[in-house]
Amino acid sequence: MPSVAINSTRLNDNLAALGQIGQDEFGMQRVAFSQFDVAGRDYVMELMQAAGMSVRIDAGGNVIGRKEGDSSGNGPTLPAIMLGSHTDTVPSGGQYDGALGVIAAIEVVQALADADHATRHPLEVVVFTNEEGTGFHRWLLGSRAIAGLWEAEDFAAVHDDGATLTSRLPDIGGNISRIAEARRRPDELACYLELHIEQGPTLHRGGYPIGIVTGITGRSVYHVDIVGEANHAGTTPMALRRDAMSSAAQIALAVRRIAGAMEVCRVGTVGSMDVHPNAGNVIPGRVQMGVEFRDERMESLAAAEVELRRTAEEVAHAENVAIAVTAQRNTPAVPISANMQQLAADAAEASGLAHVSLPSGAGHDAQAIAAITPAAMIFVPSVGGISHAPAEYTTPQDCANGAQVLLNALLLADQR
Ligand code: HGY
Ligand code: MN
Ligand code: MN
Repeated sequence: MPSVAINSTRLNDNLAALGQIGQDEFGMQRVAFSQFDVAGRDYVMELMQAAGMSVRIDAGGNVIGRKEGDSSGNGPTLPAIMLGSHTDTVPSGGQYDGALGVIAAIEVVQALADADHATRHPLEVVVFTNEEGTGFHRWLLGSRAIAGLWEAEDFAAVHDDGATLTSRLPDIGGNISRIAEARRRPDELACYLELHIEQGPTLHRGGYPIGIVTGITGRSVYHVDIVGEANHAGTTPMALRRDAMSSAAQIALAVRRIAGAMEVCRVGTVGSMDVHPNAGNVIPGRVQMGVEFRDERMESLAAAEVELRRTAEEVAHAENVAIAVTAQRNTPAVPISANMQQLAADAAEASGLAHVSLPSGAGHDAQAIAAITPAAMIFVPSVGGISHAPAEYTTPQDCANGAQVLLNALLLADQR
């Protein structure tokens, strides 16, 4: 395998520059479709152009940088090796989730250009639209458009602020009426490689610089709408209350019990709660909650849903409230093939870096792109296992290790 080195200083400087776009005192606010998301995309498009890539935006709003391979021109063009991740963050998120994979992918192309090393395969670097699903509650939005996995709910998606996806997609250069044009055929791609922070504690606790991802978790998401009766906090006897908040509290504790004590599935979370009218002296008449379960086994997610719905019925009866549980999204777990895991492991060994294999508890664009081409994911440590929070941190050395392994993986894939 030819040896080409990434430039660690440039990588970490570019990562820090992206980290300034959308940062405030609470963390990263570069949420999808925001002015900060647009600014972040503009920044990485400049880096792509500087690295010698042609840049386009597809109907799904995905930013796609492309560098032709040296097979182009003499004989049939080989399928592209695709690299990428996302630059959108969760609200008050961290600087590395998604961003590292994008900046490292561009660094890989820049380093190859600096070394005057032309790959046989064309290279594509993709910034996928709204990986987090923020606002529209339809995650992996751009990568699922490329994989041809959009559903009716995607076309009909309405943002929390009331705007339709149809009206917002043009803000980032997309066009919902032409979304089918974003779809890529399997024969256009050789493979997909993604570098990402682990977002969990395994690598940092174990002292491993590199993680080889064995599979990406499944995830089921629910909207729970509890309607009771708003009433006066001071005059309403306890026995006469139809209290949406005490019902919501019981549902939240049940979600923890389902994944915790009952071990029905791996994890369960209540991440959002809207209380109406949200005034201290009013018994809440309505509470809307976001619930999600994750597991590698889809049957465990199905069992968790049964338990959630059974609990909701029980609480609705006991509290004399109405509880509607609506399934919002069910994302299947995706295994990473043995030979793609081996490619990532060989890439780590080419740089003499220790590695360990592990599943991903976080979802990733790779789990959509895996539907149309073989995918591999490389992890680097998250200090303290913290992510989706301002304290998210990966050391410059670990970022550089990850980018070098990504480059090695690309070079190995280019030879195969
Ligand atoms: O939520 C996730 O698993 C990912 O960070 N989007
Ligand atoms: Mn994330
Ligand atoms: Mn991510």
